[in-house]
Amino acid sequence: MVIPTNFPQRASELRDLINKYNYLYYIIDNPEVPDSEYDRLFHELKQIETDHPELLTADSPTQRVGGKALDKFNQITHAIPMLSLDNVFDTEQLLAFDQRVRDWLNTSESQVYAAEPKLDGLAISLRYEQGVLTQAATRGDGATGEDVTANVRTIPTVPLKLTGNDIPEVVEIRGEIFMPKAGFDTLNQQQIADDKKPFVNPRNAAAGSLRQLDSKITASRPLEIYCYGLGEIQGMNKPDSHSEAMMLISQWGCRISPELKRLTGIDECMEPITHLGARRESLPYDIAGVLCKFDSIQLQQRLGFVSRTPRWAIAHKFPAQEEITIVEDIEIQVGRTGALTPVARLKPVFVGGVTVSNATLHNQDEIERKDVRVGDTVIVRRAGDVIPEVVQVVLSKRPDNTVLFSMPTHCPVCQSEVERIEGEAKARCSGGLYCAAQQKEAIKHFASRKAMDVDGLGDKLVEQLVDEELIADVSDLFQLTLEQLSALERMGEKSAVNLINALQTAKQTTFSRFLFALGIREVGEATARALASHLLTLDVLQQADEETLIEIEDVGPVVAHHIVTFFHQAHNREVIDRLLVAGVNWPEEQKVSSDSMISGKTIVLTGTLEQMSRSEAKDKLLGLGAKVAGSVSKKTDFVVAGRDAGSKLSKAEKLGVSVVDEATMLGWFSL
Ligand code: D41
Repeated sequence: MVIPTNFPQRASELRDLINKYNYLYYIIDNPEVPDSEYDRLFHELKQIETDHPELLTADSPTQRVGGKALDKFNQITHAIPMLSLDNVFDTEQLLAFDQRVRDWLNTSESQVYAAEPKLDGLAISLRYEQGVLTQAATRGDGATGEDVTANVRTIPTVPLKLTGNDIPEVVEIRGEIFMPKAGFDTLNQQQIADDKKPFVNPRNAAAGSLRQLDSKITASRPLEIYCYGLGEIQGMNKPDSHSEAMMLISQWGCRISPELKRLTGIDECMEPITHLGARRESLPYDIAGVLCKFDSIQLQQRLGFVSRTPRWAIAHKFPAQEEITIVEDIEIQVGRTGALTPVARLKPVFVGGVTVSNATLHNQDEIERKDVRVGDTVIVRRAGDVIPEVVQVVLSKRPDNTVLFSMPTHCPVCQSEVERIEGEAKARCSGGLYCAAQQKEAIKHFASRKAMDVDGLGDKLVEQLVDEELIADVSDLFQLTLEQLSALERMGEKSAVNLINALQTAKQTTFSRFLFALGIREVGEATARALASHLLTLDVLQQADEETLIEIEDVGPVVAHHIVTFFHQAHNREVIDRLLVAGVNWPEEQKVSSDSMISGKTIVLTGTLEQMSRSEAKDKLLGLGAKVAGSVSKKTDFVVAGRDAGSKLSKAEKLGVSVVDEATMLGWFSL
């Protein structure tokens, strides 16, 4: 190893290298060196700077870890004010905007727009002098903001030094700082574990993280940036268009939205609006809508502002994901395994694109933590398909005489005692299958698509059958007669015949579906599959003790205990016997060959397969001992790409994961 003696030169080399690796890792998502090499260089630089403090510079990557805490933030006046945005909420209003602006310009021609997602974070202005980040200020009221330079330096996607050649003497780059959804979830779990208040949403978490006087705290928070425009520039002409400005910003090493599009005419702007709206939930960050800006800077200047809102930009907002409403009642739901879940009955409210009238309160700890009471005004959040959630009580609106909610000591359905085992979040009804609620949920689960798949036996019908005392457990389903079913309210002759046929069809199943359908606690689809493929027969499973079960992959001591307990109960064995007598059956399980070439490998299926459906392929792969995952990561061993494979294929290529075609997969099956 060469021992560097020229410290100033070596420090500068190290800074350039580390900045370059940062850029490759964070900005273009294409790391060039392993983490260990990066760590080594970082360490070396840190050491030089500690030994020679005079060599420390503002753009040194070592400054990202945060420094001394401040007493307060200084106020900063923006050289060029930071603007605010006008909103529209539907196509009609968007078209009216376009019409209004064209009238103003006195033209009927289609205008060129740049469209990009409107991130839900905080606007920031980054000032670079001679290419080095010297100041970062929040938007504040648009005219003055706060100096958060020390904090912003800790954000890995913010370059401390711009790259490339044509860097102006002074340039302000504006962008949005945000917290990705995944980082937000992890942060909140940590907050709860530390007995600290969780953040309401990623935006609040980003704001709270950026406004820390101690930059070490900011450094520990998963913040990111996308840049969206320029402020002051000295020593360089302004670019001609927004899209050119974005190209420059990107060449300087700043991150710009990969969704940015240049479009002609407002009609074309509808495409990203619809498309991003549809992908909103699957994006890794929250977006509030789509921004359409006039691309030409000349036109922007002609159009100017009304107060501080540009006439040349508009935000097409998406439906809000948070709203305020009132808790009219709190009820207890009893689940399949007896778990009691408190549910808030809400005054119906339109949020996240649907009308919401219930929200889960999860469990006793959650209720205590949030202290939700009947009569409270609450913030409700619904993001995508996620179950609506009460995120916070608006305490200032709490009426007098509310009472603290407490979990019942007896099951509201069967009056059995409620118990809560140490260390478990959920309180449970001890009534077991004596409890009508548990009976119903167990039967619904048994009949569901991924279990026995009884076509036409929906939740409502199960409830009706239990309420009419026609069935009490899953084996009773197969004793139902046409006469009984036809006599039910809202049941026609034809539906009754169909249901009898569906029950008949469902009898022919697989061992793993059957196991899953039994509803043993903690035995999900994957565990059921593992049990089936390792133990092969029901007899062996029923006789297995906990030690044997733990040997199986995916089976821990808790699951093993639940399985043994389940089969220990005479009642459960009787139900199983009745199911078998009624004709429930499955083909014999084949031992998974652990030497198949894909055994133990993680495989992702994508695109359209020609020879079989994706679910058939999945079953076959599982049968050969592979794991089938839904998304591509570094842990993926193979991606099987069918016709029109899209983003998963590109991700695989980017990560260097092996990609094979359908024919190769068929080859695995015939080995
Ligand atoms: O993603 C954003 N939140 C975003 C905000 C964006 N992508 N572009 C923006 N562009 C502007 C103008 C049109 C003024 C250059 C903005 C904002 N403004 C903005 N953010 C907060 C206030 C204004």
